[in-house]
Amino acid sequence: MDHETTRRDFLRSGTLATAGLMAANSAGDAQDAKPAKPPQDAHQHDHGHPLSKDFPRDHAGPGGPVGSPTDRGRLVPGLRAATEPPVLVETPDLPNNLPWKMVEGAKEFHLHAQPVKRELLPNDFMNHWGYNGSMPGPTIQVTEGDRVRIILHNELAESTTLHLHGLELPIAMDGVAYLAQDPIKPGGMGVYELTLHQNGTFFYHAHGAMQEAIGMVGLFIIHPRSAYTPVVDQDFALITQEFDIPAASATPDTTSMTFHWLTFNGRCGPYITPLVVRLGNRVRIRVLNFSSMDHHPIHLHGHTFWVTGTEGGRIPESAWIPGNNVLVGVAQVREFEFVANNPGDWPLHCHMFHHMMNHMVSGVGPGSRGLARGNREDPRYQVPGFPQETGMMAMMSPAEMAKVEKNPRTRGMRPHWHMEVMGLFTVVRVLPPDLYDKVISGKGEVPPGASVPGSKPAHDMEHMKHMKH
Ligand SMILES: [Cu+2]
Repeated sequence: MDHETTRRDFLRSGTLATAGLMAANSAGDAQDAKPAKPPQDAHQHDHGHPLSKDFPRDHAGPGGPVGSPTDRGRLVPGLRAATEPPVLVETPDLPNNLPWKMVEGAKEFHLHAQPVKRELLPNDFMNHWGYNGSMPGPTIQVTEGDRVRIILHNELAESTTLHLHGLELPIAMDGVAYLAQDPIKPGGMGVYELTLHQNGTFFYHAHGAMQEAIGMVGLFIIHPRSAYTPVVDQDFALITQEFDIPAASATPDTTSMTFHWLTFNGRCGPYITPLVVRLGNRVRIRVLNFSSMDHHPIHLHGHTFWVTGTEGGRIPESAWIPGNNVLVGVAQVREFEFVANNPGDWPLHCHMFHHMMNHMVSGVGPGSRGLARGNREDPRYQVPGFPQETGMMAMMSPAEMAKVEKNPRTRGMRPHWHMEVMGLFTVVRVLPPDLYDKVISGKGEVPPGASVPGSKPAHDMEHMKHMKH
């Protein structure tokens, strides 16, 4: 079926079905999107895998010698049965599984390119462009071998196209304006249809540079027909982006080459929903760098992982590399896996110091957005140039902090945990089963600090100092 036939057939037969889907899709507001559904709970049995006894699942500890299957957990499988299909990928703070309908033998998806407001930090609603009310757009999850049709509705004020990044597709489906197709005009529609023979972490994006820079991207995950071994129990994906949003504005300056808003899945730390992991699970994390100009060395605390995939798909086992830090270049994907055997709330962050801060600004004048956050209602901020005197002003108001703390996925973290979580910085929470169940379900008592066993309040340290004398 060629492109034009598809388009005609779609126009003739699909209009009513499409109208329903459009309504369903545009109703999804990314800001209110619930965290991705937790993985199935039925799988928590150790299937007696021979490697399980040689690698600790509930505390940090050595595995076998270098090169052995249990070396830093290399081939230690998850607790899920190897015969189960690949687990759904969780994309915190984004709609993680765009619905589709089977139409004429293809999974049909509808993407609406449109302006989107995105709350990068509490009360910082910024003007972006994205898809289906979300920036980044909703995650699409499909399976190798699928026939897929994506219908792009252009609700922007200018032309756009949709590029499916990394796919070995027919040139007419590549989504580059003029080179491969006519631009899709405002109010127009484009149809992209292909059969998938690859698997891995791919993504869709507009192919105009500035449209990409203002947010037009989303994940396109292609699952293999059967899960890779060793199986993972939980699978997450994060997109990094960077923006320059002048303090007197709420709209990114896409021509700028300096960036001070660094995001995972469209939010800055500490507003990013933590990755909640069950102790003992094998976990995969996929990181796509969709920043304009910067690479990001992504670092995980408390664990050693193996880099098992790139934007090109799975890496053969013999070429996996161990680490706790992986450099993700622009438009690259790195997938890494580890056995989450060390309980606690562990940072997962870019290690570039300027990327571990939020909107670095001058303390005075119009650059002082951050310092003014607690004082939005103060009429003096209407005076151009105010403030010119610096002083102690809250970075986040109590109401804004409450917005961070009320996320149910943060229950049991230490008080003030968010004070050092900023920018391209989230938390991997490795929780023992009963605590994991409470945090995921939102039920049951969870005292503050429950997820950081053995941590001491600072005054205890003072006490110890005195004891030395
Ligand atoms: Cu970075």
